[in-house]
Amino acid sequence: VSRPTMAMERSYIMIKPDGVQRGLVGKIITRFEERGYKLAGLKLKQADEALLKKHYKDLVDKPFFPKLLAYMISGPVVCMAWEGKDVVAMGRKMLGETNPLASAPGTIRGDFCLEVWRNICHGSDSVENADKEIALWFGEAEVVDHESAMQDWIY
Ligand code: RTP
Repeated sequence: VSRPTMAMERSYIMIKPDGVQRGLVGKIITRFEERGYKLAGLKLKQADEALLKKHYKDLVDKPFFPKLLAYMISGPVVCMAWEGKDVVAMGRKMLGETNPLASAPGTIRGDFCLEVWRNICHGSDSVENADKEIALWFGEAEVVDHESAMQDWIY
């Protein structure tokens, strides 16, 4: 999946199984829409071990990885590509810290969860990783190019 121009930054934001099971999908999408970001890709997917080992390639040797894997395959996730100014850094801010206890109220994790590993959502930590993650979770035809869409009717 390639970005049409370098100006259009994208982040891979994923609602984890607990976020889906607790019915937080709409609220999380609303936060990104209201902040001013454009949805460039969206789907519900049951992840498998092979895909998660690629996504979490830096964590496979950690002692908590089996628990992380079991959690991430415990139900479907919502895969999203969000697009706009500084969306990678802003997405991380909107999500909060890995540990909900360190997450400020007003962030997604700071408002909706209590446990460090069952923390509702994932957000890319760099523009480079965002591009890799979007390519891993989406097919080329599943991510849209908003720049070529007619939007001159919005005033
Ligand atoms: P993510 O990649 O999901 O956005 O999370 P992150 O950058 O905030 O945290 P990372 O260190 O990449 O860890 C990935 C996910 O693994 C689970 N985790 N469990 N000590 C633990 O039990 C532990 N540490 C991390 C969390 O679900 C974390 O989001």
